[in-house]
Amino acid sequence: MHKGQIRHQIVLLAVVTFVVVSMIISVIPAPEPQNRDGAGENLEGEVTRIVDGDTLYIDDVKIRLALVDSPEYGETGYDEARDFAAGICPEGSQATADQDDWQLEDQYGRMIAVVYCGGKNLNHELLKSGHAVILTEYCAVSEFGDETWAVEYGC
Ligand SMILES: [Ca+2]
Ligand SMILES: [Ca+2]
Repeated sequence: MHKGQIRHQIVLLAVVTFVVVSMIISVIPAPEPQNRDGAGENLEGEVTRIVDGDTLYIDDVKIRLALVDSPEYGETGYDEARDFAAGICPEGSQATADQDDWQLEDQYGRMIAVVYCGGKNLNHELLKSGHAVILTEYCAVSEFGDETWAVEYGC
């Protein structure tokens, strides 16, 4: 084979290799900062029901807010916490739940998540407003334990 032909084939091979490698890199998804371990899902849907300050349904999936606790039915502050949550995430509005990768569900089978409505982190808003307290015993087992809003309140 002529030297020029060999050089031409090497160049062609290099170009083909570059194109193939570029294609492979482009289909590898970028790291998802909210899903460090990728175990949880991001659920986007409609707020179908507010149960109380820390529990709601999105597309009929029952969700327990991660790291926060608001008063139960019958306890002081229950109505206010529920109404506050409904103000941030009104029934019928769009919401996103970022499931806790490190503790997917609680013992009742509720999805544990941070819920975002209209760009607001409901978990954080409940803490800021005093309608919930932080559950520090879960900081070390939650995907969100080292996030600024959680650290700010004691994680
Ligand atoms: Ca997650
Ligand atoms: Ca509660």
